[in-house]
Amino acid sequence: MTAAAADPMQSFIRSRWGWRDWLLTTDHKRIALLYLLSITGFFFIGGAAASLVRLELLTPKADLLGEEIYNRSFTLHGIIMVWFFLIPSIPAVFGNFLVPLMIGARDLAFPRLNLASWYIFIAGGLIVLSAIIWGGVDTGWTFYTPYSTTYANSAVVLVIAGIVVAGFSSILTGLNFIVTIHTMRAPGMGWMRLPLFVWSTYATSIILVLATPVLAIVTILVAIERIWTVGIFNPDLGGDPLLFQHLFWFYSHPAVYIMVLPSMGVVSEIIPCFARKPIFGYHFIAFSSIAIAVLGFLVWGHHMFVSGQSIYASLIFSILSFLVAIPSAIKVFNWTATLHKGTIHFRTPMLYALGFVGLFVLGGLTGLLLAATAVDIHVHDTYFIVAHFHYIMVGGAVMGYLAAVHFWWPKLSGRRYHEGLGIFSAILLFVGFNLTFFPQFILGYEGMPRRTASYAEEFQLLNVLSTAGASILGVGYVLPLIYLLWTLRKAPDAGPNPWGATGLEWSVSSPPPQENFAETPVITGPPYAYDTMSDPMNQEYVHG
Ligand code: HEM
Ligand SMILES: [Cu+2]
Repeated sequence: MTAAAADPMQSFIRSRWGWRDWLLTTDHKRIALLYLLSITGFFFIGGAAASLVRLELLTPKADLLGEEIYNRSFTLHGIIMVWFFLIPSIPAVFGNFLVPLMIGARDLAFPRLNLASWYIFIAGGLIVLSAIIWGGVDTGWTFYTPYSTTYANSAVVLVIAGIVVAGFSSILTGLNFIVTIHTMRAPGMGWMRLPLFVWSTYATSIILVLATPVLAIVTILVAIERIWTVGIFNPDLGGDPLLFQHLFWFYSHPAVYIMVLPSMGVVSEIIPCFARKPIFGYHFIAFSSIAIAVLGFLVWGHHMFVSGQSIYASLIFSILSFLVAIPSAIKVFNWTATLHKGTIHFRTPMLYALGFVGLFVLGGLTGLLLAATAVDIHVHDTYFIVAHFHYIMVGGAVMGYLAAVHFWWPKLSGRRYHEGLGIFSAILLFVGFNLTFFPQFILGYEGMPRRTASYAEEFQLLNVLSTAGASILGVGYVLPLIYLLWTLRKAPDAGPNPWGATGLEWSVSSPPPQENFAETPVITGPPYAYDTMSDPMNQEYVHG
């Protein structure tokens, strides 16, 4: 097709459909869809591994998978979910799709680099998946030495290679966002007018760029020690196993904020829209994202309270960990104040956003318990830890991701989904989630260790409950997949702005035109002026 024949204001989905137009596209919106497809695939692969883990834990004996396969299942689950779903999820899909639209730009600063990032991500993912053929890996997603360097006889090096490759995708995506936000804002889009989702993407990008290289370095060092028996971590060879934990958590604590900051940005968009009020404390929410990104780099030692680091170091890491809760709490208070006296619509995206807030608070508060050394020494390496981080990563980050999916689906696809089904799935997921993970707090507190396929009989009841919850969760995740895909076949048109939301992305048609904006928009006022917007949700209701 010739360039002249293509209408730049045609929807980005409709225009040209050859394989090249998708696989070699440099359009940020199409790349976002490529990511959406691929991370959905990874999510269900990671989910299958989790199902195996939960099924094994139905009984106290290691009778379904056995210890070996069990170890490989939870390791695969962790690696896929962390690096191939959560880290890319909101940034790569919605950051890509929304940042240029939200700031009034045509694309990201480096569109080809953006496409390259997707290929690099896929290459990393395929390398990790290919390791399954070689028997998988059994070290846990944390690759602790000396197990990973000396004793593990699984595909450690191959998996590390996949993670390092995927890491480059993270770094390049982060760089792309930073440059875009600095240089491509439309006239009038000052920093204090940026949507809060853009602020959170900016903060996340800082972490992506600064932390990911450390992960690459530490995992490559593991591979070097494994292949050439160089003494880096192994004390027998003159190495230091604690060095591994320092480097690993120097990346991985900030990385937990890569997973949760973007959801916080999503929630900051959704709450004012469905409460029909300007966001309360815009500046506080914006700067708390940066504060989280900075403070997140200073607390890694809270993962090492029982690893033999000096007690003075532990004391300082404990205090710093308490500090990081402050910017998180600031956000929660401001969201709550935004809800206060709002006209609240309990639509699907809002249910997910409120679910995020509640579950994130539980995850965060248990984080504070863990940051107190007296508690952590008792529950370290028990199911309490597993419950803590799943409240944040699944209750928080995945809920935030689904909030984004449901809020922007009409924009992305141009179609409306069935509101009743949306609400039903959101509630199902909330119930399933709590049934799966709340019992794990109790299990952990009572002393059930993590990462083992067999356990004492007295823990069985709570484990059965947890597995039952996981089955509900499974259904809850498949449902949106079905009804959202169904909208592509048959569903009412969404129109440009079904929620009556502020923000430039809602000023263009759905799906957005290839070129995003017919003319560069000029911004004249603050974001979230919901006090001046009419509310379409008052007039119509429901049904896709
Ligand atoms: C107020 C903020 C938080 C504090 C004070 C906190 C504190 C802690 C502490 C002390 C541990 C170590 C426990 C142990 O291993 O004995 C821990 C583990 C963990 N936390 Fe948090 N946390 C917070 C927020 C988060 C967030 C936002 C996430 C994820 C998005 C997260 C994810 C994790 C993970 C993945 C682990 C365990 C990793 C592993 O050993 O496999 N935490 N947290
Ligand atoms: Cu941490």
